[in-house]
Amino acid sequence: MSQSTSPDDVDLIQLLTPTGQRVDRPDYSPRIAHLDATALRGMYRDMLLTRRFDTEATALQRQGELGLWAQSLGQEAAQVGSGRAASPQDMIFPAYREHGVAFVRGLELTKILRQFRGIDHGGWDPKDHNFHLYTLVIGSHTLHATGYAMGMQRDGVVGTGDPQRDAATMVYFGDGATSQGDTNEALVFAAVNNAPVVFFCQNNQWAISEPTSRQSRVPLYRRGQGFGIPSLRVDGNDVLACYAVTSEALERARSGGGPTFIEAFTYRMGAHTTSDDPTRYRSAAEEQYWRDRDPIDRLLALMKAEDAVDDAWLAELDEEATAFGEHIRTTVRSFERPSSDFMFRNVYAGPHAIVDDERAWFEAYQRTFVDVSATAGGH
Ligand SMILES: Cc1ncc(C[n+]2csc(CCOP(=O)(O)OP(=O)(O)O)c2C)c(N)n1
Repeated sequence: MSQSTSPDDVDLIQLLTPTGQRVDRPDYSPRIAHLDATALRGMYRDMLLTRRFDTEATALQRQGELGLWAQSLGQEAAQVGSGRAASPQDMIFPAYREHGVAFVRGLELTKILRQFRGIDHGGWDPKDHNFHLYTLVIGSHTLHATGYAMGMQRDGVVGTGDPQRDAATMVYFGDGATSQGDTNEALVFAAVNNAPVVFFCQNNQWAISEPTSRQSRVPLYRRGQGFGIPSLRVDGNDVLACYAVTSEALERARSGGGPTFIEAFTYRMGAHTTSDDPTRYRSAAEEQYWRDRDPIDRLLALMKAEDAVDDAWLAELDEEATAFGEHIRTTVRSFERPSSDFMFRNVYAGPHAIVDDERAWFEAYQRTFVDVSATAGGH
C-alpha cells in the first residue's frame, strides 16, 4: 500500500473527516464559514455530475465511440473544491483528467470528448472560460502557466487591490509530473519572479504503474518548499479543505504574494486510462481503502448530518444526472465524421512534399475498398 492518510499525518489539512464530521481549524475554517446549505449542495451537484460524465465517457470508450478516456473518478473533491475557489478572471491550465474543473468553469463537457474521439485538436476556445486546452505532455503546461502569470504581472493585473481585476493562474498536474524537468523549471521561474501561479498537484498515488514512492523520498509538497515556495498538503478527498487552501493560495497570488504549491492527497479510483489495467500493479485492499474515503459520500454524510439535503432534492438531482447522461451519449453519437484529409491538414502551416505524398498514398489505399453502402441491403 502507498502512503496513507492516517491520523499520524500531521501535515494533512482536513476540514471534513472520511465519515463526514467537520474538523475545526482556526487557520482554515473561517474560509468556509460562508458556505451555507445551498453552497454545499452546489458542490455535491458538481461532483456528482462530473462523476456521471466520467462514467458515461468510460462506457462510450468501451463501445468504440472514443479512442481513449482518462478518468477523474475519485478526484472530484480536489477538482471541484479548487476549481470553485478560482475567479472568472483567473486562467486555468489543466492536464487531461480535470473534468471536474472544466465543469465548474462552465465548459460544455462534451467538447472534451471531441478530442478523445480524435475529431478535434482542442475542442474549445481557452478564452471562453479562461480554461486552457487539455495537454497530454506531462508537465509542459506548468511552464505555460508560469509564463502566463508573469504576463499578468506585466499587464498590471496583479496586486492592484481591485478584486474584480486582480488575477492569477492555476496549473493542475499529477505526482508523476513533479519529476519532470519542465515542472522544476516552472517552480524556479515562479519562485524568483514571485509569479501569481498556484501549482495544484493532485497526488493520486500513481503515475500509470509508478507509485509516488518512486517519485520522491519526501512528501511531494516539500518539493515546493525546496524552491522557496509556500507549500502544503491537503486532503484531496475533502472538498471543503481543497476549497479553503486554494482560495487562500489564489488570493495571495492575485494580491502579489507569489506562488503556492498545493499537494492534494487523493486517489485515482479508476484506471490510468482505458488502455490501462491497474490490477496488474495494485492491490484490491488498497482500492477498498480508498473507496471507503470516497469524496462524494463524505460530503453527502455531512449534508445529511446538518439537514442540508432531503430526499426530494436528491431524487431531482438523480433525474438531472440521468438526463445529463443521455445528453452526453446522444451528443457523441451525433458528432460529425471528419474527412480522411483531416489528419494531414494540420501537420505544417503550408504544403509539404512528404505530407502530400502520404495523403496521395492514403487516398489511393482508400479507393481499394468496396463502397459497402452501394451494395448493402442484399440479405
Ligand atoms: C513528457 C511526457 N512523458 C511521458 C508521457 C507518458 N505518460 C502519460 S501519462 C504519464 C503518467 C503521469 O502521471 P501523473 O503525473 O501522476 O498524472 P496522472 O495521470 O496520475 O493524473 C506518463 C508518464 C507523456 N505523456 N509526456
